[in-house]
Amino acid sequence: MAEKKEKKSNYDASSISVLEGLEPVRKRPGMYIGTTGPDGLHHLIWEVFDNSRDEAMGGFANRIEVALLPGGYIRVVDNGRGIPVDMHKQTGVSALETILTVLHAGGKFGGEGSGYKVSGGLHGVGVSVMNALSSHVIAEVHRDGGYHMQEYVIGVPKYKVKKIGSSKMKGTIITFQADATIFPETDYDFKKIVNHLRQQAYLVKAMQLTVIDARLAMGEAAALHASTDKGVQKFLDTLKGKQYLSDEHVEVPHQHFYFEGGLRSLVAFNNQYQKPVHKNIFYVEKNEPDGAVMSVEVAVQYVDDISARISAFANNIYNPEHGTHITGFKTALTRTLNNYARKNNFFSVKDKDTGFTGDDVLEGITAVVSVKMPEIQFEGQTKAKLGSVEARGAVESVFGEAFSAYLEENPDDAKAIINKVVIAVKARKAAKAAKDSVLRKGALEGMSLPGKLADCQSKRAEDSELFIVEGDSAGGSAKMGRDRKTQAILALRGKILNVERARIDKMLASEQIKNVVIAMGTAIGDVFDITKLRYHKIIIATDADVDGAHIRTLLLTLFYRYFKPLIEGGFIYIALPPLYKIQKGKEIQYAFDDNEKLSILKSMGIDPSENEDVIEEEGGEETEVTEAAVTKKNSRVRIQRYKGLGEMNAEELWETTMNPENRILKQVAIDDAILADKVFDVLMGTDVPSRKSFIQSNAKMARLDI
Ligand code: 0RA
Repeated sequence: MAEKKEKKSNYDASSISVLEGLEPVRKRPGMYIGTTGPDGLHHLIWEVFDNSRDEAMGGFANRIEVALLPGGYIRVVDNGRGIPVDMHKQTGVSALETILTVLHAGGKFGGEGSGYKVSGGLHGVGVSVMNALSSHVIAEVHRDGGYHMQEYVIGVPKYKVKKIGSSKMKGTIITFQADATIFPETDYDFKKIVNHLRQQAYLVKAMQLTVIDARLAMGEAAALHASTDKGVQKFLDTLKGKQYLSDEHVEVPHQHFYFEGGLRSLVAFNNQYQKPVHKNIFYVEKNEPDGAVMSVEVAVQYVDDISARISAFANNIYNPEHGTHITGFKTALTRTLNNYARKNNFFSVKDKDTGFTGDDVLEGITAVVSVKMPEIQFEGQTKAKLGSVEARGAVESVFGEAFSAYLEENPDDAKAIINKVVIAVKARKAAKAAKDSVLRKGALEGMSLPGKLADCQSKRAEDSELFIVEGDSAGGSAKMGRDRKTQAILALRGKILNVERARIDKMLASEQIKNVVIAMGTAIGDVFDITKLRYHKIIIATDADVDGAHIRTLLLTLFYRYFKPLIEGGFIYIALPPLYKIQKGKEIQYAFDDNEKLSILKSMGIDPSENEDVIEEEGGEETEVTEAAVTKKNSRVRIQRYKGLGEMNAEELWETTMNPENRILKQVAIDDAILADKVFDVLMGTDVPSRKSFIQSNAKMARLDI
């Protein structure tokens, strides 16, 4: 930065010590923020935000705004107490400067009685790390009737904290620009920021949180400013003394979050697409033991579904792999429901001894468990799993006690929950019986090939392909269009969808799935034998819509769970049929995506955006309008969008999807089995909203290496 000369004031001595203090951060940023990739860049925001959030959690602030500004600046505003600006005894400089320039000073600075019951900063490192990794930081503090400010360049103060005026406000504003010499990429992802902060908003009850993307839209002036350093600086100057930008700039994209009910609201949010089986969401918040060390917060509601959606947080950090708090939660849940059912005679005589298992009580549950504690321990570096043993007992006792009371006080909800669990018990027993019978040795052997299968002539598996096709009409075209020497067709009806949400072992009771298994020839389970595989290419051909994605998901899950060697052996493929047929006169071309469509149109000398000679139509039927258009103006280009394979005739299907010369197949691979398992978990319903968006956004996904 150009201001380097300014340091030549009376500020040299402390500048040097600051540089030395923060040097390790600039030398090894990865040690402090994990990576200098996008996650690390965004980590700077979380680091600053966590401090403001802690003010809100302590009851000192109730409003936070995170703004993306021109020039790669981020601005985090809160109305908390304001970082103290008076002299700090140990360092001889202001507390503000200490917090921003001394490693680890931020979180611990308050110490006992500062109101930080549980210090955040649990990303670990404090705002000084953000300062060290920023080319420019402006700290503004409204406190004790004054408006104070200090700026830093790569962590070094430009001047001592100065009071620039009086103020009736209180709070802190940190504006920073990540250092482009540290971060190869300094573009922020607004969506990622919104998603992270939404989750945080649920964790702090009744906190008003705004995320605002003011990078480009804040008036023409700002957009102009953004193009030069000077312009950006001018723009920043206009913000001085202001607090919340979203109050003034309603025209700029922004999101407000405010969840009165905290975790209760999060459970309601997670259940928004579900059918709750009872009305009142269970909720408890308690400190254990007696108010000080550990706080436990739990919300629960059962819905009409079979998967469990449990979210876990420790000190506001999301723990996707759960840990001790969830162990305690599950123990208490199982025990409490068993006790209640026993006491109120809900068990039939024969179930009395066994009771509900841990899995039974999890079916259909949506729960959020959040603990806060001073000395926290995670397993592994990523903080994905809580390790602190005290959390287990604390959650077990706080939740167990409160949930038991809830059941007593809400008999209607209790009854509905118990009924739900009883259904789970029945389903478990039925599923086990079904699975046993299907898997029984030889059950699938010696079965005649399914009538739905149009087999190929070749008996050599190496040459043979099995097309699993969605729908009877596509099946019909495929049978007519295929090379019958080597290509076999098995048509699936839409029915298969119905088992999608069911237990995986129920899939085996489905006629459709059984047909797939028998056609492949390998049998399943203990008797699976890959040498009996009848086709070395098994090709899933489904429509490019949500239903098609569902069916493909189901089949992939089947293969993953029961036929992993087939994936590992590279025998499973996905057909990618074209999305568009583009016809100009007699010339026909197929486009497999929108880009290809554009380039084909270009090659035909057409600008699709302003060309009146392009007829776009949905659906594959050769409508009269189309025919007329083609004959009358055969110079026109006709674009037909295929919604399904069934819309293609036999010839088209062969040309585009089946003919090895033209078709596009994607081999399904498991590069990383763990990753794939996660993908399937998302797909198969641990988390319905994300599953939905996953399927929609990856409808064409073929390789599983996402
Ligand atoms: C140290 C001590 C106190 C507050 C803070 C830090 C503080 C830090 C940040 C960072 C962003 N917003 C913040 N708000 C407050 C306690 C001061 C007191 O006792 O009044």
